Amino acid sequence: MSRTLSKEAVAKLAEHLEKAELEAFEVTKITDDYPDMTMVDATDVQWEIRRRKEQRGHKMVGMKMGLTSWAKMKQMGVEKPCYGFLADYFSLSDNADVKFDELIHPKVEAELAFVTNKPLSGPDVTVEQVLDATELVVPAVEIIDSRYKDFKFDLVSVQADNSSSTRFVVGSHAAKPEDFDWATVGVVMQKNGEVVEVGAGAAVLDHPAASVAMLASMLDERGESIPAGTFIMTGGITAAVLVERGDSIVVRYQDLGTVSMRFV
Ligand code: 0L1
Ligand code: MG
Repeated sequence: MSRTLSKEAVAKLAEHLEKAELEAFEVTKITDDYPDMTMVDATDVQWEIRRRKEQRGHKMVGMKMGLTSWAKMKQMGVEKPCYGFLADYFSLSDNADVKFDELIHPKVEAELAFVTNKPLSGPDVTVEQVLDATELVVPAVEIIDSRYKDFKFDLVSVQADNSSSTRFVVGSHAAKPEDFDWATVGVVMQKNGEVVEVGAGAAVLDHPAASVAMLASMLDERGESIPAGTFIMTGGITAAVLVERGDSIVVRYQDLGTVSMRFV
């Protein structure tokens, strides 16, 4: 797949999408104006957004995979996963008050995150190699906030929009990769005290470690890899749940505690 956008167009789209993120307003999907855009172009835009944040002094604290479950792909009408970066200010502490005014139409997803202790690279990384290169697995809830009006987007537009990344909350429990069968670990999501979603790790590409392997493969297409010490959110085990101001979310992870937040 090749590039269709000039450097100027990439810079313009990155500024446009980052402004929508920082000022919390909706935009129409960018492929309406650039219908020939490819995933390579979209990833150029995403990396330019990342460069802009780094230039302003933000640190990158991890990566995320998105749309990694069949339920999520069906929900959003796309056929493949995407990825994004996590900047320092996306990270909130457990039990955080999430400022609703800073977001457009947030949704929450129950996820597992892996922390690597060895580099992972290439198109054919296996689940076993990922587990061997994993220091810790932690429960983590992602708050996504697509910048696109009425969630009308395609995979290319989403990838350019840093895969809707906006905030995430990590729980206080951590496990070694060998401590659990990550495919069968269960999660229960409650909104305002009511169960709204349940799921098991296998919802993510049959095994959440497969999502890390897929990230290595997607990065390899750009000559990039996953360095040791990378925090990676592997994607929603449950469908994403829309939240409103005042909502309280608690996600219970099997034998791994809870992750909570309130939208204020
Ligand atoms: O983390 C994710 O699954 C991101 C999905 C991107 C599309 C969306 O906003 O739902
Ligand atoms: Mg996610």
